[in-house]
Amino acid sequence: MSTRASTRSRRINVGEPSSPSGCWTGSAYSHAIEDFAALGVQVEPALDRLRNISLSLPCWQGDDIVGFEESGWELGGSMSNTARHPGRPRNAPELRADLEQAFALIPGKHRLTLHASYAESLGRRADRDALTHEHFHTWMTWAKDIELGLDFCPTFFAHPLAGDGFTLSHRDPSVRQFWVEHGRRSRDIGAKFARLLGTPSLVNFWVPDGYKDKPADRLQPRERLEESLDMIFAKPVPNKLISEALEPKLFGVGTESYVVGSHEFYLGYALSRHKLLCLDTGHYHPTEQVADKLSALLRFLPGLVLHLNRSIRWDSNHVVLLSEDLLMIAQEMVRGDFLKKVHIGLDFSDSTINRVAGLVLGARSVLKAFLWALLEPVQEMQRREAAGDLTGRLTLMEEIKTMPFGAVWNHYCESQNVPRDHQWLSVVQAYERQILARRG
Ligand code: RNT
Ligand code: ZN
Repeated sequence: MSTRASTRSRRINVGEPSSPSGCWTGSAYSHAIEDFAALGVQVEPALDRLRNISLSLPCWQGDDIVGFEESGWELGGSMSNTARHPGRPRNAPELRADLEQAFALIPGKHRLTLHASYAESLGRRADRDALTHEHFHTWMTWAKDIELGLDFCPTFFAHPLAGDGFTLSHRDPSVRQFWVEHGRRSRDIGAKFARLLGTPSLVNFWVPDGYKDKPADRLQPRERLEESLDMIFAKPVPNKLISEALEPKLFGVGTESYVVGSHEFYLGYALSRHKLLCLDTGHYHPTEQVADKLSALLRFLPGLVLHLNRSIRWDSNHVVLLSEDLLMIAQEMVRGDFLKKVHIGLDFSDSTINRVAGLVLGARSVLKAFLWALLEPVQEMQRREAAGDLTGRLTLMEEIKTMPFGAVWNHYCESQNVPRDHQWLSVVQAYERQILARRG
């Protein structure tokens, strides 16, 4: 899918590695090339493929999903953020500075997902049903300047008209109409991003609608959601400008018993309307593997979106780390050759730690998972499997865990002018001392 392509090139505040690069990773890297070659894996082509993987970073990790509407509206439900590391950006220029710092520490060219609530009024304050691309003018100018692709999410929460927990499926037609208009305008904003930045924009729809306790009527809210979505998508917008995705959820805080936009609902909707489905790794039963869904869904859907995060007991939105769950997703994407069909987004919000570090750590962990997957001897694994050698398959899968993966990763970082592991955090800490600590 072409939304993956981003053209960012300018780097800012990269920071100097604390010791000269080259020697340590140089020899470790050449040994690693030999070790992987012995397994039949070529490292350089794997790095070429990794360079083409573009992640869309969540702007909301930068400021705890607060945004710039200055409305004082409660986030509500599962969006609440429970801690406050000092230094939260107070305005859009500060958030942009933090994002630039984060991008400078992530190897490769990536993208940013903006939520509608990050509109800048600049004297033209507008409610969600009146937003236009002009409210994102500064974001777009900035993105163009640093050659960054932008994706977009309409914001169906943190608003009085979402106060009772229903938006597009609300029983009041005037409330539905408000949110339909917001959805329509969001598509136009995404299309404007695409035209201006020269890279298609993903517009992802998630609504919080649902009940805390047992509903007496599960059907009508779903009928209303379907109708509202059809109204939003009625106007054709060329695929080369935007892709559109629907994001299901199992439950949220305040919607424990019933979520209108469930997995089955949106799967049916996406299939019948040729839209993408967004799989958020926190939106399924804790033992359900999102990785296992990819090969099934991609038999029938035109594409998928991932919202990667790490769930602890529930949809907790922790920073994604190099876990087995994440690795399985990356492995599936590589083994099934799905990279062109899946838009990879990150979706977490954790302010117990430095927010910039959270973005960098999450993005680097995802890239590591993909590098790992790209360095696997897939053909040999599949050969053993096809030959019925399940013992050999399992042993190979286990023993590659001790391959010199870290040397390749650190070489990759340095080749992208980004500090390797153990060196980027000091750059963020200096930024915290010099910039974040001075924020009131
Ligand atoms: C909520 C969804 C949604 C949001 C973002 C902020 O459960 O995951 O994607 O996290 O839109
Ligand atoms: Zn999500």
